[in-house]
Amino acid sequence: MPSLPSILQGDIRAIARAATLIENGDESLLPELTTHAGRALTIGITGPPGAGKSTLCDQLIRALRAEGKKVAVIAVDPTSPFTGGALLGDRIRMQLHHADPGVFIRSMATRGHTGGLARTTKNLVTLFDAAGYDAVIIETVGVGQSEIDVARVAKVTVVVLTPGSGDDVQSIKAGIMEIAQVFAINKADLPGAAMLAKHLHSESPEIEVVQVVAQEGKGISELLAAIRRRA
Ligand SMILES: Nc1nc2c(ncn2[C@@H]2O[C@H](COP(=O)(O)OP(=O)(O)OP(=O)(O)O)[C@@H](O)[C@H]2O)c(=O)[nH]1
Ligand SMILES: [Mg+2]
Repeated sequence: MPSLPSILQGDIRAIARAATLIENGDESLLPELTTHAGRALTIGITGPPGAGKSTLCDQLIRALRAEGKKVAVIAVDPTSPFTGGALLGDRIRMQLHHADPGVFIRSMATRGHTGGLARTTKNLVTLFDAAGYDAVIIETVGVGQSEIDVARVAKVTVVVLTPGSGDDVQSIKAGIMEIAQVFAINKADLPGAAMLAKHLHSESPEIEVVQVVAQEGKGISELLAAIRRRA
């Protein structure tokens, strides 16, 4: 059992051991961790497969690190046929941050967590928050109810959409549209981004709409500002 003081001091090995316990359903550390949590900015990133969630996540990490913030990432490994191929790319990109002690990345398989994934994610967020991470980012693919539940764990949920996905917007509306505090229209280098932004803004004026080009790091500071307005 990792000691509470070592977790609170940010000892990476202690945090990793605690994360494993939590993923195995052990909640014995939670009461004490909870008393030390509550400071972190928690950000959910969700959206359809291929929208650019991982690229965006990578850019948010960079932006937060540039401010000197410590960042923890929970990547919910979708183990779906859609996204299986993208995981390798994700790992390679994320590995760039593995050399940085200010970034802690945890991939979590959805398998074996039926019904309990949201709870496990919430507990991991509490762990990282208590351990002194300034921001905790949760990345999920927004296609199923469990992913929606996971996104809800975060204070601010960013739904990533792309131009030209009008049909997708309609089809996913019932699911993930109303959990958003912020819409990130990614791939704004492609045609139709401004129109989609206008459409979303007129339909949901209470939700922040930000255009980004994650691949080029454009619009990231505006996105971070929008996230902070909703935190
Ligand atoms: N044109 C353009 N392409 C982008 C942009 N951001 C990401 N992409 C590309 O979109 C593809 C998917 O990006 P990912 O970040 O893997 O998307 P994802 O949403 O994490 O994908 P899954 O995890 O498979 O759901 C990659 O080929 C990226 O290079 C962008 O701003 N503009
Ligand atoms: Mg991804």
